[in-house]
Amino acid sequence: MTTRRAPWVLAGVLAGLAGLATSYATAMVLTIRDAPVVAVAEVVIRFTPGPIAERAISVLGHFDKPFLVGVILFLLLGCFALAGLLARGGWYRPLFVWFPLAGVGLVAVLSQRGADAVDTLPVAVGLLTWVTLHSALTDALDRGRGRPDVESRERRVFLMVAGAVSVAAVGIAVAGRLVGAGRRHVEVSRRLLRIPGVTRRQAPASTSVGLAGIAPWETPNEDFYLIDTTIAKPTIEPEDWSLRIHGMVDRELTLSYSDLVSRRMTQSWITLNCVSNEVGGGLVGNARWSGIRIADLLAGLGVSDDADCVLQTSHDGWTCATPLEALTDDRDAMLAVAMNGRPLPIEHGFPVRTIVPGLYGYVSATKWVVDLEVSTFAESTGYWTTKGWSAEGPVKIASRIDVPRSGDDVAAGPVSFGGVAWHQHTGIDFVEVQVDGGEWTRAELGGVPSVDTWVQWSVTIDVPEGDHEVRVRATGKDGETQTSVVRSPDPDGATGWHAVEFSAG
Ligand SMILES: Nc1nc2c(c(=O)[nH]1)N[C@H]1C(S)=C(S)[C@@H](COP(=O)(O)O)O[C@H]1N2
Ligand SMILES: [Mo]
Repeated sequence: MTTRRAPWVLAGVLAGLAGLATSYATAMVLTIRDAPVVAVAEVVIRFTPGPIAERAISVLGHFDKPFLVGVILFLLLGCFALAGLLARGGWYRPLFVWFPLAGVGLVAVLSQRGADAVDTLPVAVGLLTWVTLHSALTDALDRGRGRPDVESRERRVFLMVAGAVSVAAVGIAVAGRLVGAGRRHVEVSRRLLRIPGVTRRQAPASTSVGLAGIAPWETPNEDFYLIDTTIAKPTIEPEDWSLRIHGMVDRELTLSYSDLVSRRMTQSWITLNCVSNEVGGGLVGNARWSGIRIADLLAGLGVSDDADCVLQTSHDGWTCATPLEALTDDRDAMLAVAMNGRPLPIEHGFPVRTIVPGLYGYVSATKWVVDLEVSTFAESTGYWTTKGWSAEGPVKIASRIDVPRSGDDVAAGPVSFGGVAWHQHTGIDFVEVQVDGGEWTRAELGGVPSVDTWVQWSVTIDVPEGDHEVRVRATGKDGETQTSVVRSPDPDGATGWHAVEFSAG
């Protein structure tokens, strides 16, 4: 019995287009620069020999890229139709089309500059759509095959499913496009924003101990660690942002973005770190933050003597309870609007986030902050505290070895060690290093503008040939030396000395 080809081709093409739609939407929602198809086009451009590319550009003018994407889509349609026809010979046969196509997308996506694991998600979503949808569509066709009595009924089922899939695919692509466009618009607003009082300043030269391989004292925005519970980052236009301060105060206050930035701007270097950071880990960074001191904002509102915390809420509904004292004493706890002289990057909380020197991020550093409620710890519990993390999160003293790296081979003789140490709002007094359990040697420290930042350290010690282990410990300006007791980050921050194994030859 011959079956008509058209429905089979249609099933392949529909599944194919739906997969493109879901992968495109995923890329938009995750704000990955390019959908996989565009990534493929870029790879083609990169590997097109110069003369051919020039000829294409001269013939096609500025339409060379859309033209190329069009050609790729056309080829894809051919592949989709082929997948559709293959399905007649067995459910698994179209996989010989779907998997290689996804493979090409994957290679293209990963070959882009700065690609990471997240960039592969659109390809994965597209592949999943292709495989599951195609088998769902062909199921109806299969059931009707060779059985004229049921064929017309199953064809109707097929057409209904196919119609629904087309509508859904268009809907998903449009929704993804809208989300992506919102993000792009906010990104443009951010780039064009000039905030009065925000200046750029390089890290003071004295902060560097001059040893290559240590984390730079100023963490560039693009290298700053990222922690939050969102999948798609909130995109908020400054003119749509407002902050409500309320709760145990005599007078409530609602601030617009322009109200906020018209107030006195404070700029200071502050190190931020995550309570989840393991000993020796990278969830810590140092930036120059510009913002409005929270103490100044609260001063005029008549805060109740019974209050002991401020419950902060972000645009995405994340919360944390911050000790009132840390927000009202002399430290530079602020509503930050800029990071290293630039408006906050979207993923770091644009347009406004909180920064509090001396507290872990999970109890203080609310990104996309929109609400501050003066309250009590008895009444208010933040997101992570409800999950068993400690209610108050003062930063613990810590130090890290950046040089040498674990497993490095170095020349025997004088070996340079270096890294960073921090105890925000207390300050680091000295750092000591120990090789193979021997003497503790004091390291040289870089300069710091205040006790709120990390400090670079370095020291050179003679090391004989063989395998070695180096350890570091810091002592704070309060006289407290880092404990050697090893504890995991949960519930209030890891402790223990960072150690690195290396060999000298
Ligand atoms: N809205 C929101 N703000 C948040 C979080 C979050 O999940 N959502 N995570 C907090 C945690 S745990 C940390 S360590 C810091 C990290 O800030 P960063 O991503 O800018 O480095 O943000 C804090 N602010
Ligand atoms: Mo964190």
